[in-house]
Amino acid sequence: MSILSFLLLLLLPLSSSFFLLPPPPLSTSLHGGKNAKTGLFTPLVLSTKAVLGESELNKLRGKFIAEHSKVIAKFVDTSESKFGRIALKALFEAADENGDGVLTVDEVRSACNALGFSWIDEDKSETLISRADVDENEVIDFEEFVKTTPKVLRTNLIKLAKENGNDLGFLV
Ligand SMILES: [Ca+2]
Ligand SMILES: [Ca+2]
Repeated sequence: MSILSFLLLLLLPLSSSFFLLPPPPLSTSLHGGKNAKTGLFTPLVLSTKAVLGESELNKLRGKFIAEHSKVIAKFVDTSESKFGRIALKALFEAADENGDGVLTVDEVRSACNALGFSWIDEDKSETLISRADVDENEVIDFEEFVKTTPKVLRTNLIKLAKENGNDLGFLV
């Protein structure tokens, strides 16, 4: 997994929570209340990222996604926003390994695998591309990517969260 795509995965729900939710006041996060989960969890992730290795971070990632699945859903619903476009552009560029401005079956599969979507094999990647490929040139350009990726991300992030959910009791 490339460091960039891994950071992007962390960045996505984290940033969207900053954009879409009001930051919880410090006093609220210390003493509980309805914002406590976000307030406690966000600094936990940030500090844990600094001290844990990748395998621990992968476990944490699953928990993080589970906790933020509603935020992710909001994020993908706002992918038309300026922030959504920037995040999608960063994802697209990370996926476009040879930098030619379009995504092939191989690039889509390897990007999905890097994000933890291990069930996206070559067949499934071809299916994703054929659904997204409006102009039928067998590759995905950025405009096609923007239209499809939010739905694909939501579906697969929720699946990822469910798959990781049972191993993550240490944070509950
Ligand atoms: Ca490419
Ligand atoms: Ca195309």
